[in-house]
Amino acid sequence: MMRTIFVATGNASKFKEIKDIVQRYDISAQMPGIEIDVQEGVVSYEENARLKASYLTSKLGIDALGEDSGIEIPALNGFPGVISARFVEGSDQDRNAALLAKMQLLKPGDRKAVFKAFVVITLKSGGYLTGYGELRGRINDIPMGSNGFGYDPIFIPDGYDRTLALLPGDEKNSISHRRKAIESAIKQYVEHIKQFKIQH
Ligand code: ITT
Repeated sequence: MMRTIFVATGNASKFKEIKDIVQRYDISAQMPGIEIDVQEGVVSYEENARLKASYLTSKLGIDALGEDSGIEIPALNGFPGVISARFVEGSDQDRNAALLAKMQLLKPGDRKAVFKAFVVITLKSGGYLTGYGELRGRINDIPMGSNGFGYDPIFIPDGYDRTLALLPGDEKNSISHRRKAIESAIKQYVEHIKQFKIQH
């Protein structure tokens, strides 16, 4: 029987990526149908991911997966980092434009960027599992492409000459920070399920 895990996100694009990735482990992802009513902090991705997942686990008594991610520009001391989704109000396009404007203040060679993702799976039986992943690349001069979400139109992964928004979704999912973070946490989760079955 396929196991279902509830995903503590309000971001539909992120949910679709998570669903496609966990499916490879015979786990089906489901949106909880309630708002994840947590105040995200500015300290760490891990803390935010845990807040989101544990909100669902304590509210509904289920195993839940929370993810927090962001993009960091080393030449801007890691900005925008944990506030990637909210450093400028408005749309993804508005935030891309704001980040490109900040990049113009830097030397032309300073375009390195890294996506980071933390995944936390909180268990109804107590405790939690974590996974981390990153994807290195650079910021393009202009937005290109319409696949994906967020900063995908302005991010070119290392080894590629196109933005993530120009890659098919399954290709992004094969290299992404989210994929690596989920893979690490889900492998532990699959082990947890096996152990749990042995004990019960
Ligand atoms: P939830 O908190 O409800 O999960 P959110 O969009 O608010 O959804 P985060 O707080 O984790 O998510 O913010 C992550 C932001 O970082 C996201 O909104 C994008 O702007 C950016 N980001 C993360 N992963 C990305 C990716 O794969 N491609 C493009 N942008 C990404």
